[in-house]
Amino acid sequence: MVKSAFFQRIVRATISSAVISAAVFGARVRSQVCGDDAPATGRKQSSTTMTGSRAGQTRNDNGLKTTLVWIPPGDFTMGSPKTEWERSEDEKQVQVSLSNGFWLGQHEVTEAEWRQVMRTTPWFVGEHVGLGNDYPATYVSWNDAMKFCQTLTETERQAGRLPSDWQYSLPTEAQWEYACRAGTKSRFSFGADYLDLKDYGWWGGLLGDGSARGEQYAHRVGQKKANPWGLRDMHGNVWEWCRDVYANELGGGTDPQGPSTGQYRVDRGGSWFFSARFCRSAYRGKNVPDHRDHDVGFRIAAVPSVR
Ligand SMILES: [Ca+2]
Repeated sequence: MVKSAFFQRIVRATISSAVISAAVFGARVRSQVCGDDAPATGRKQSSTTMTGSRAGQTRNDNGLKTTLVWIPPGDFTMGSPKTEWERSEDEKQVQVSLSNGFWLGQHEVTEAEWRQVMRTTPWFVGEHVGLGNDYPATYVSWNDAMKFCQTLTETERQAGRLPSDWQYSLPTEAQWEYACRAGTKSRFSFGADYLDLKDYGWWGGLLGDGSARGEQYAHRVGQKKANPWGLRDMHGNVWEWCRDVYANELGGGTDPQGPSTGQYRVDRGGSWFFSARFCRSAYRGKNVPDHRDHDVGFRIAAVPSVR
């Protein structure tokens, strides 16, 4: 599904200009949950110290002080079964093996984090935006998000907080779904019933009658329940760019990375705008790499360097 043109028209036509610039500069939501889990800080990181030990382990010894969650290596079934309600044809199941563990942002990249790395505020130009440190960065394209990861990698390496054989990147589509499912096989990481989605995500602001109805903007990160590995807002709030070029069929195999060229990039997880169907673990969004919108953002992954 290409959301941009069609749904942009819906939004612009049906919602008045009364928009939602909720200038809220409240306390930071991001929880500092690292505690005993965090590897020792104050010394140069090596490949060894970058490796986690168990799913859900956290650390925040990075320049952003953002919480990263350890996603262990493992195998899983990617995509949805034919029996899944409201599935799409491009979700045909494949077996995937991820040979390396990685760290994934506990939440979507926030406006404060974006400002710290990029020194810009792209969301200011748009409608349906909540303003404040803990709101997700929106109106960022795939190209912008990749530049963020590249800049963060350079900064963190220079500071001795990231070894040369690790980097910040967008997760691959397979890494994203593996982390979203967190060992589950159901429609959502909390089960099959979309009525429970209100406890786990912001959705249905315009399509469907969801938790963002009447609050038509991306909400502060981390307010909803976490998935089994401690990740927040994997279902809804903002779509999350993945690194892959979109392909009509899932690739499967070991460490799949998508095709080398193509028109679209993958985004995942649905958003505050969309109905529950789009927030399923297996739903595959796509958009052109320079697309920017009020409900598209990303989360970072720290991964062994991509060759
Ligand atoms: Ca999300």
